[in-house]
Amino acid sequence: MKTHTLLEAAKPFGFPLSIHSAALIIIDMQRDFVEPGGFGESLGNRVQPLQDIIPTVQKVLTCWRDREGLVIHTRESHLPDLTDCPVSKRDRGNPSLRIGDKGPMGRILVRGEPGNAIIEELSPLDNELVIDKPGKGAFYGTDLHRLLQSLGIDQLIFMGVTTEVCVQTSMREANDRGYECLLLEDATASYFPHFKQSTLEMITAQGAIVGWTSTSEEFLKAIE
Ligand code: TIU
Repeated sequence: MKTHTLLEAAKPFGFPLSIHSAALIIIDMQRDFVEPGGFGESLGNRVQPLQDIIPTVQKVLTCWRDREGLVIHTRESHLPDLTDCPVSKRDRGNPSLRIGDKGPMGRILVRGEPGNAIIEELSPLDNELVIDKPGKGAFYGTDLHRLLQSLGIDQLIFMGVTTEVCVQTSMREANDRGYECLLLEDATASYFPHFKQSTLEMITAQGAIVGWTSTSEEFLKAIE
C-alpha cells in the first residue's frame, strides 16, 4: 500500500506526495539556456532570472539525493546531423544564430557540445537518468514514459527552465499520461517573469488542471 505525505500548502489544494513512486525531474538546466553566451542569450534574453534559481534547485536536488529518490535530468538537444530538428524549429524568426551553428560554447543545442552540458552545479550523478529531448516536452521523441512506467513512477516533481516553454510543455505531456505533477515555484524560471507567474496560475487553475505548485521549502519539509 502507498503511503502519502500531504503537502498542505500546495496550490490549489494539498498534494498527496508518495515519495517512493515520485521522481524529481530537472528540465534543461543546461549551459545553452542558463549561462551568458549560450543559445538563450543569443535569442536576446536575460539569463539572470535563470541563474537566480540555481542555489534552490541545488538544495532540493541534494535533499532528494539524500532520500535516495529517483532523479531525472533533461537536455534539449539535437543529433549532430540535425535529422531530429525540424527545419521550422531551426529557421523560426530568422535568428542570427541557429540550432547547429557554432556559438561561443560549441554548436548550439547539439548533443555532446560544451553548451549542451548540464551546468556544473547540478551535474548528474552516474546513477541518474539523463534524457536528451529534441522537443520542448520531455516525452516527445524520448523513452521517458516507458522508463517511468518500468520504475513504477506516477508522480513527477518539476524544477528547471523555462517555466512556460519546456517545463510547462513537459508537465502537460506528463499530465495527459496520468502522472501527478508538482512544480516547485522558486526552482523554476523564465526569461520573462510575467510568463512564469501566468504559467503557475494556469497550471493550478480549474482544480489543478495541469497539476500543483508549491514552494521548495514546503516540499523539503514534507520529505525531511
Ligand atoms: N528549455 C526550454 O525552455 N527551451 C527554450 O527554448 N526555452 C525558451 O524559453 N526559449
